[in-house]
Amino acid sequence: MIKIIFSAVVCVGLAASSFGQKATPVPTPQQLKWHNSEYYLFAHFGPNTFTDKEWGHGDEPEDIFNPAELDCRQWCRIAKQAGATGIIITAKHHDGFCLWPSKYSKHTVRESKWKNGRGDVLKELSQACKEFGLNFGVYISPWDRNHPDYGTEKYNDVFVNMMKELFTNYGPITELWWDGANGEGPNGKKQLYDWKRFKETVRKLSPTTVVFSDVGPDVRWVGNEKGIAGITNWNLLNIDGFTPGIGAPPTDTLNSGNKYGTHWIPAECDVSIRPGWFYHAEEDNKVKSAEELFQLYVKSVGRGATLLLNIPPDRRGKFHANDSAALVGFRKLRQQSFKTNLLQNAATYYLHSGILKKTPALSDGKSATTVTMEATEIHSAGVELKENKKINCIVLKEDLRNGQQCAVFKLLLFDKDDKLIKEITGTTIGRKRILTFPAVNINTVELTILEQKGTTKIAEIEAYYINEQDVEQ
Ligand code: FUL
Repeated sequence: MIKIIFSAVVCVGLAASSFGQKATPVPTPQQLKWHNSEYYLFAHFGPNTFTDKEWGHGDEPEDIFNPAELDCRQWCRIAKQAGATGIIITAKHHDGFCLWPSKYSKHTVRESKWKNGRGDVLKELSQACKEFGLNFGVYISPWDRNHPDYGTEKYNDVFVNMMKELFTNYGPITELWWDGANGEGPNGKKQLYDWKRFKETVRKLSPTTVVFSDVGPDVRWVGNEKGIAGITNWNLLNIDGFTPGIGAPPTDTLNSGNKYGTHWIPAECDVSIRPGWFYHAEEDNKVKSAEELFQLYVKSVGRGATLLLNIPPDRRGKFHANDSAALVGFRKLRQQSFKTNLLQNAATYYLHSGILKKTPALSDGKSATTVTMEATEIHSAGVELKENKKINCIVLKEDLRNGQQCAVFKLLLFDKDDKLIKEITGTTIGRKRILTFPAVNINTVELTILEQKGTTKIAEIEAYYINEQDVEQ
């Protein structure tokens, strides 16, 4: 307790005031749900799976698509075992091939010999997701290298009608994915997309769906395909004048967001478990290891974003054994690492109006109970154990219901003899901030907010001792 008062006094004067700041954007209930879905899978699947391409030309014969052993339940079983919360499938990639028998295209599963033209991947996957309790998401590429109407106003109708089919026949769809890649169609023309109408269509048909594109409206691209969010990561973005694709903000802006952004549009980190997005047999031995996936988790989820991890089904229509082994290993690492919060139920304190108060909020494991870090006062809160413990990881959680507020924080780690053992500074916290460092023996973790936009609400301060090999030095 004494330690907290001491360091708080040191920090007087660094406190930032929220007076005069405009109200910050807040997440919608479905965005909050999306934040909590944390990590989910991407499945790139289609003609490219059979032609070994990454970008099909749109002229591939439909018969090439023939996943003789398609088993979407296997995808879901593995997703569950891997602790993922959902699967987003490429219902239509840039080659225009539809994995469902769309009435608005002649380049679909219906025209293929797979199941004599009666197959429907979206039906199988949406049903399997329901059965396994997973979220179902759909990637539908606006760019279409096959459709004869592409490059004309009529294609906007086609795209809207396709989305209507998706929501009507396969919902609920948790997330809809609009890719930003945009080139010419089969007639050499480029498309002028009616983004406003596309958005209105989704809002009308399925208000609970979150829509991803480079610039939202609900979720933004993180600016790279490596699965890495900015060390500073605001859930806010300025979108005026920007569109998905070449009209998007610079990638470094997408990576860190805008501190005073006008809209709540958090980042999603998409990355493939293999070098390519689609399955290529020659990449069977280039699958990321469980340890590499764990690092990506720390740099995405651990920086307040979500992780969208691509597992490309193979030509049989199943996840490859190497990919599922890595996924299961990844789950084990997360489970082992975050099994025991060493600060669980430890004594927690915070300063309010200069008075030291006790609260269980920071170590009770409940995100709904929070400590308000007053904007006009000294902002310290601490968690104190009776004995020293060896830790190498701290997890901070900010309650985002009233917006994202912390801009700069400081952690002081003390041992039982009140000796300062380590100091860590950082910028944003967000939904979850995972900090790893070489192991130390400490009994107190004290958090001070050095700069905040409005009053930061901290839900939890946790500490772990994770596998030394998984700590980046
Ligand atoms: C990119 C696409 O061009 C890739 O093929 C892949 O789908 C990736 C997730 O997004 O923009």
